[in-house]
Amino acid sequence: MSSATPLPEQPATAPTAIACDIFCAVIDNFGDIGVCWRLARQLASEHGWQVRVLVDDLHTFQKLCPSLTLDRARQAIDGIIVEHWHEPAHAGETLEVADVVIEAFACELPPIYVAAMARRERAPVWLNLEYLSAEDWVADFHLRPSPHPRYALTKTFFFPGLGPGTGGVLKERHLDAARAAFEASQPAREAWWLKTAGRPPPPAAATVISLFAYENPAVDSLLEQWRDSAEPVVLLVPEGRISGAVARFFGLPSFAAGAYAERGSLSAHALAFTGQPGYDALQWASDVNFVRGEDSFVRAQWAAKPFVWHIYPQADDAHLPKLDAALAHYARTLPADARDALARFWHAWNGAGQPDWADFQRHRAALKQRAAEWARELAQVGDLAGNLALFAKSQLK
Ligand code: TRH
Repeated sequence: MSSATPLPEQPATAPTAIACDIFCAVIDNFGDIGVCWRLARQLASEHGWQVRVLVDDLHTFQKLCPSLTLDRARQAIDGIIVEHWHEPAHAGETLEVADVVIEAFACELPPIYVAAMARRERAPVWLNLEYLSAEDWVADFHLRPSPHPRYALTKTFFFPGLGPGTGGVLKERHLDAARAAFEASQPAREAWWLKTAGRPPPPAAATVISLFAYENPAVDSLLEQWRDSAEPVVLLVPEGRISGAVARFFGLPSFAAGAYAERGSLSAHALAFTGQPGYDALQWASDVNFVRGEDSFVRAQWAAKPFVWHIYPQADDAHLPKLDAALAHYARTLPADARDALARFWHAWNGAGQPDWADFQRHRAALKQRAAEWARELAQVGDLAGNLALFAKSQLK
């Protein structure tokens, strides 16, 4: 559980701990702060760094970190300092430059902070954490330095990725053990269902699906297919952008947390948006996860269950090569028919064609096996926080 602490309490890190500032501008949705917060927690808890997160949108942040207080300029959560950043000029409550400065997703650092970086006796390690892409070029650009045009400072581009030579993706050290414990414990799963959906786990014949997605016209057809399916389908929908379509399907005015509806073989629960650990449990409790954006997409890979990705749409369909690049990794060793079915389904879910649930279901066993294999393969690239910490330390020597 996270807990907010009123300052002046300082994090319980050694005085010699590496200090790190993470600047995060929330562009939209939850991925920007979702990634930054996960990284911050890992750097603090697994590497003993003294971390400060400067974020411009506390409301969005609070959704995935409920212990955050909205009206505080500065607070400590789980030993991490969180400051409300009023970009672009504000440079934190105190102008203090850290050893490692992470500019998330090319959000611009305040000019006075950059000037202070240049004045610092020892220049900080300055990293621009990029968005995740599975494309091949990422490995070539990962860790490329970019000298500042005016100051004696170098910014290094840190690229997450799914393949060797990239920065990898975030994975906490305890994650696999926590998932295994959840999956092995009937009482833990029962307690989760009672708490989350207000009823015991569904029978084994049911397919449990978590649905986290942007608005998506393909959902209407999919809801019909689930309604008409031979086996029960239990849908778990965190409140959000797809909820309106689910409500319309059931003829309800809304599908807000706590709502429940049934039609044919389909039963659906609307869930409250939880903190990040709660979202992992949702994926572990499901048989198939529909995910989106960046961080939930990564969590689905660690959940080691078949999943369907609603990629963040970009202008001129720039996202489609990224979708195919991810498929090329994830589906690499699948038998050709299962690989084609998966690609058809992912494409349909991203606007090209109609999703065919029976076609996807037919390959569930192969997809499940591949999901577990892929999680092991991906782990070989190493955890992003660990890779980043290693690089930063090599520069601080
Ligand atoms: O919310 P997203 O779509 O976020 C983004 C943003 O659009 C961002 O601008 C874009 O650049 C990026 O995607 C690629 O999807 P994402 O990345 O999956 O982030 C969701 C976060 O919310 C993730 O950290 C998981 C978390 N979450 C919870 O903590 N609780 C929940 O109940 C749910 C459903 C999600």
